[in-house]
Amino acid sequence: MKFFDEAFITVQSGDGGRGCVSFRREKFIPRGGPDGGDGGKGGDVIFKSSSHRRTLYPFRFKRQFKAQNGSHGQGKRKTGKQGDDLIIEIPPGTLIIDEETNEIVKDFIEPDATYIIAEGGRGGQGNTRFKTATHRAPRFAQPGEPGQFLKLKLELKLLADVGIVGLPNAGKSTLISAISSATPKIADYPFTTLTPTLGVVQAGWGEPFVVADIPGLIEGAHKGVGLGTHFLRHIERTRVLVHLIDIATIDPQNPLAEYETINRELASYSSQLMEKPQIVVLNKIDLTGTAEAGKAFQAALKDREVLQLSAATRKGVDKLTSKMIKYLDDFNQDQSDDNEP
Ligand SMILES: Nc1nc2c(ncn2[C@@H]2O[C@H](COP(=O)(O)OP(=O)(O)OP(=O)(O)O)[C@@H](O)[C@H]2O)c(=O)[nH]1
Ligand SMILES: [Mg+2]
Repeated sequence: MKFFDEAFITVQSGDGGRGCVSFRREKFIPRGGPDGGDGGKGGDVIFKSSSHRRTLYPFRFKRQFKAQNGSHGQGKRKTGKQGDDLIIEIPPGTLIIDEETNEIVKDFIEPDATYIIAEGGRGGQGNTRFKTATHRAPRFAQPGEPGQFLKLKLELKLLADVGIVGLPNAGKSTLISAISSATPKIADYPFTTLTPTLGVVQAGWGEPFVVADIPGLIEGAHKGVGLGTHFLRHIERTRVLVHLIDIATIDPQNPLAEYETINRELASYSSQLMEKPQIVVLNKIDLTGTAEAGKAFQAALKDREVLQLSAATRKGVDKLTSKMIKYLDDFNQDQSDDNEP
């Protein structure tokens, strides 16, 4: 199944009900005076982020959303019934974009947040309201205000703290299974992972955090080669990237080749992505004869710390988890420094 992270929909709030023109008619009371009630307000269209929702899949089938109209006012000063609001549930991480202006109207970060995207029209006033000392029998009332119509684009950008990037087969899915509750498919062929997976890491102490495993990148991905770079949007909001490399594929003569390929792809997608801190990790050190490649890699990248581990046997994995936590803590620290007066 395709992972739905984009949808185009229209929303329309309810029209306000018409105000009523009516006069009291009772026995023995001639010229009873106006008694037309107001129209009811139209329903609002409201977005609500809900952690039960994970993708925009439901919007594949339903694209038009309309809240109920308000009822018209009636005689005997009866106000029309208010139209029901329409609540549209979306996953946290969804951006609501006005399709016409391309402006971001709302970015849902937290679950259980609500936002009125289109307010229902006001109900029109009934003729009772227009009665004055000089105009005692008004024969008019207000129409209801029409609802709003909007064309929207919904874009889901998953909310994860750490994103794992690398070539296909580097062991990204194996790594996320080793450190989190996630259980993505793992196999020894490229492009096993076709959709992003989130895993929650609970490292025994402190706040749990979320790691995203995304499909593998290859050279030319930004031009659409392989699965392209579309899925990189899901790590745009992460704070740290884990750059995972299969140690067995490193050529000791040119140890940084793959590492640089991935970085080029990240940079062509967005400079912002390239600026994120990266934890560089060599995986599969359980395979024999890989030590030399590891040394060559570290020597070529001397200014950076390179972690080596085996996602399959979990050797060295705890060190990576601690490192992730350290980066996330530093990030939070920076953020709170920024907020100080
Ligand atoms: N020996 C060894 N094999 C590993 C290790 N980690 C992963 N593998 C194997 O490498 C292959 C690819 O692993 P995946 O986790 O599916 O790789 P991936 O990076 O998610 O691949 P894509 O989803 O295709 O991008 C599988 O056969 C894994 O069993 C490791 O630490 N040691
Ligand atoms: Mg995978």
